[in-house]
Amino acid sequence: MRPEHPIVLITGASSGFGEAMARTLAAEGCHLALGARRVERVQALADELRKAHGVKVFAGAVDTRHTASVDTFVTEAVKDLGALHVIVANAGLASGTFKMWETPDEDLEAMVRTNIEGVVKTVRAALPHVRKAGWGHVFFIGSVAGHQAYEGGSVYCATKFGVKAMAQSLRLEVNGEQIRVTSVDPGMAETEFSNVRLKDDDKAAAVYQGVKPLSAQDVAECVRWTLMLPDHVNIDQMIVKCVDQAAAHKVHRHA
Ligand code: NDP
Ligand code: 8X3
Repeated sequence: MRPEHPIVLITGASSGFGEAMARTLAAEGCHLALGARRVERVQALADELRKAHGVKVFAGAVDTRHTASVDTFVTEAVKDLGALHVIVANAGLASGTFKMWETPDEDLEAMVRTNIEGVVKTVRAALPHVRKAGWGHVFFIGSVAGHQAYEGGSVYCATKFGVKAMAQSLRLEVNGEQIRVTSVDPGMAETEFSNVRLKDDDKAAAVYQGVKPLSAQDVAECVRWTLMLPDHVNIDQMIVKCVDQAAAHKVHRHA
């Protein structure tokens, strides 16, 4: 049965989608477990949301590439909050725009370890608590890059095709339990994503020039809406793009 105040764990809550989801779900009365490597950011956000909404917020350091870090984060969150109902496996990144044969190991490993291994480690650690609660929802944050590959994106796209596969597998694996599984798959959204990917703030700004991209809040609203639907309704997959982006490659830029 749906709890009055679902307890939601969000990885990558120090920025972008994760931060926006935390704000949006706190306003709905959800209690939160917020994690990222930049722990000072999630702690500041937690303080703000506790004061603004009177919800319980656990904030912890987590590096989703490392099993011990994820396990400790989840254990401490459950100890603090008492349970877990919703997992948002959001932490992720693109690193570089290299052609496949140029991709440095550093970027390859960052994307595979965060976007694939980190998601498995997060769900693996947190799902037993959701199953124990008997009501829950797992959100994967995929991408349009998981539906359509593009040049310079071979590894990133492969990881997001992988996220789509994980969502499909998990939905089959928990069938028969009251656990919904959704992949929210956005197109271009202005967050720190391009700054991280391109390692150059001017180049990152140019990505969105002449376009009105999605905001982090737009994506947070997709998660909020999906979560608030009646318990028997599962949105399997939600592809959401700004109106200027017709496909991964097809972006209209206004003069
Ligand atoms: P941001 O760069 O703004 O946020 C990424 C978040 O992930 C940060 O909070 C970062 O925190 C966290 N993170 C990265 N690596 C790790 C790690 N090893 N352990 C823990 N946390 C980590 O980007 P977005 O909000 O845009 O990205 C969120 C998700 O959305 C990603 O999975 C991305 O692939 C996906 N996405 C983004 C799109 C976009 O256009 N923006 C479109 C489609 C999907 P910290 O550095 O503090 O650890
Ligand atoms: C991020 C969207 O198109 O930059 O996942 O790969 S895109």
